[in-house]
Amino acid sequence: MPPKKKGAASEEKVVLIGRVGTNLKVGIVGLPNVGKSTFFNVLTKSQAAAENFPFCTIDPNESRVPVPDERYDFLCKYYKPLSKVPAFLNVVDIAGLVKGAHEGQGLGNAFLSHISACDALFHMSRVFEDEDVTHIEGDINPMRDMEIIFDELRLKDEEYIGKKLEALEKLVVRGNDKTKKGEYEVMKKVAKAVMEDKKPIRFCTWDNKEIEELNKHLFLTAKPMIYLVNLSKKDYIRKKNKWLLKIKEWVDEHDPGSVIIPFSGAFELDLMDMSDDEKEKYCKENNIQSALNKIIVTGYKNLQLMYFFTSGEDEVKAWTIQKGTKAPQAAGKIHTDFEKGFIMAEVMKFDDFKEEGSENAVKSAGKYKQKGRDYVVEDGDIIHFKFNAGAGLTGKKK
Ligand SMILES: Nc1nc2c(ncn2[C@@H]2O[C@H](COP(=O)(O)OP(=O)(O)OP(=O)(O)O)[C@@H](O)[C@H]2O)c(=O)[nH]1
Ligand SMILES: [Mg+2]
Repeated sequence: MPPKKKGAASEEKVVLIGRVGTNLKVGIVGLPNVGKSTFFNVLTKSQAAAENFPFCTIDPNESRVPVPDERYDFLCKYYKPLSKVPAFLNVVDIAGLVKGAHEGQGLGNAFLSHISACDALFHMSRVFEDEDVTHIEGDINPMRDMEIIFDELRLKDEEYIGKKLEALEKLVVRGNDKTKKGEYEVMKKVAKAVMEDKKPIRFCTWDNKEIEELNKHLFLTAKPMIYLVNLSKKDYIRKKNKWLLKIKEWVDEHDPGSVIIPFSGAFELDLMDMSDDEKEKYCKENNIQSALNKIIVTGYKNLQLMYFFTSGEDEVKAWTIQKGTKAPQAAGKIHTDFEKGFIMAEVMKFDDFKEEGSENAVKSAGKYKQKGRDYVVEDGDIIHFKFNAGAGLTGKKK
């Protein structure tokens, strides 16, 4: 490995705003009665029920939801392993936010602290009409609703940064504490964004050093969002609703590049109660699919996560890693000894495996590759790690 050079140009690695890790959470936020809990329950039940995974419910408001993947399904079918472990996305159901939540309206502050423990957000708005389901603002207007949520999150950051800045000012300006100067500068920039420019932190440009500073705090407006639009069953099936275009325009203006996923809680609820055959027939008849898979996969990717596979007759398993992880650290996910004694990663691309039909065929075709310490693991790689076990024994483990 070439020695690390100092200076900005050599520092290619992009540091992400947010926690670094693989046990990350997506929280569902939105006004009350937009369908968050309904969605959460459907998500938890339908995905977990399929394979009967244990330990999926972490607490009543948090679940581990398996991430659907055709490659994983293929490997399970191929090996028929004793144990199957997919990748999981942690999803948290958060109670509805109302206007004034940052000041403690509703159960405001408690909910906002739940949001701060999440790494990304599903921002749900409601465009289904239903007289039996009260809309807290009186009528359907998703742009107004999204603005309320944006404001509440920003105002909470405003409150936090106000206090933080005051404390830092005491130390840096009056106390002349030089060690806090860097932090103070970054917090001043945060304050300008959320207080003056009224814009979410994630839209400002930050360098890596600043991001490291930001990551010591859990700003709500730093969290990436995926927009979920809850439609009536009818509108979802006919793929039409008068708000969709306006929502798209709003998101393009306020959160450019973010994904919008239309779905229908009512439709997903219907599907949940059907057998697989019934489901298939119903979807075919209506020329429509469930949106759940897309929502989970998008949520997972939004956290900058991906996985590699280990596979064999004993077990097929997807191992979650952060994008950009190198082979030894990926090996370390399996066991710290794998990282410490790392020798090499033997890598098959899933597509090669599928095309050639077996591990041996992949080898004969010359597509079974040995990779060293600098190899950056790619999504869907099937890997065998070779490592040096403690006493100099060379172990090979999948
Ligand atoms: N018509 C219709 N009703 C729905 C849909 N999704 C949820 N509801 C109903 O709306 C009501 C509120 O749904 P919840 O899922 O509890 O809403 P929530 O967003 O979790 O609300 P809070 O927890 O209060 O913030 C319930 O009576 C649901 O049955 C939907 O897609 N269509
Ligand atoms: Mg709820």
